[in-house]
Amino acid sequence: MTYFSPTDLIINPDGSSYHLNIRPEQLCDTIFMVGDPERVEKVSCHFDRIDFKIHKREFVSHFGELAGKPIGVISSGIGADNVEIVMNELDALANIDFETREEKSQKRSLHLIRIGTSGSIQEDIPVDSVLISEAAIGFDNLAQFYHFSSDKSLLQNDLDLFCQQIGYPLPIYGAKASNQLVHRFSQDAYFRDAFLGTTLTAPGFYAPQGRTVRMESILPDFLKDCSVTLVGKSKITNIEMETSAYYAFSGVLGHEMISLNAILANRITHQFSTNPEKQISQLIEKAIALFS
Ligand code: R1P
Ligand code: URA
Repeated sequence: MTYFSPTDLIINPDGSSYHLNIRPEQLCDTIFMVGDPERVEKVSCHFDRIDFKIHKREFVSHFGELAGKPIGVISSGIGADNVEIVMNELDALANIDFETREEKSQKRSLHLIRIGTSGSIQEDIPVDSVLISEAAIGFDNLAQFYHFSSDKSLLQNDLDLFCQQIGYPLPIYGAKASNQLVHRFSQDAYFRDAFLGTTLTAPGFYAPQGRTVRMESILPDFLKDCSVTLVGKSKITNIEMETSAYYAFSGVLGHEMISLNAILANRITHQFSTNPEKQISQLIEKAIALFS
């Protein structure tokens, strides 16, 4: 059995994981993942019961019960680097014995549902619509540190071509949503009308998403180039900051993950939602309804 040392897997004196502060017995199998810590209670207010509230840094977790089943919600803050911490610690809580520090022989697979926000880069995907990320392309640098194999069905050649076309000098990677969860959401009356797309995960909000405020980007045509580029058979639909990391890590670790996006901005028509909170609340309600 693989043993994980106290500096590889840091366990707090109360037996909880280093950053999330969650103890193994508190973990449940279905967890909503949000960015904004303030969004956590907007999700957990729909639970039938809340048993634990945990808060450390940007990681706020509520665990309880919905329709007779354990359910949770965790905030990750912004960015793929935080997702790396969240996924490592959630998987450790599920699949490592915190007493012996050894990997469990029987593996547990978590169902994780991101309820997030995003900007569309296609004119016909309007603000206030909902988009399910079927796949994601990561511009974050996490892939360089792990043995990911970029998803073959996103065609590595196309990804290389994509890099060449936009002049982006760094390696990128592709990863896919859980088929099982995409299928489940696509059967639902509300999510049947959602867009399905390929999401670009950027390592920042401004230049890495084609925004110029005062600092000039090295890729002035980034947004236009991304919006017309074919990856596999489809065009890139939207940009946000976590999905590729979630998909890559859940693939490697054997968890089921889906990323739901409330489209708040259309970067082509330059529109921004006039009521983002309403869009996010509606997405939360509809996602929760699938588990009620
Ligand atoms: C940027 O404003 C944040 O919004 C999006 C991006 O991925 C990034 O985290 O998602 P959340 O609304 O889930 O945080
Ligand atoms: N979140 C992002 O990361 N980008 C957007 O344009 C909107 C929300």
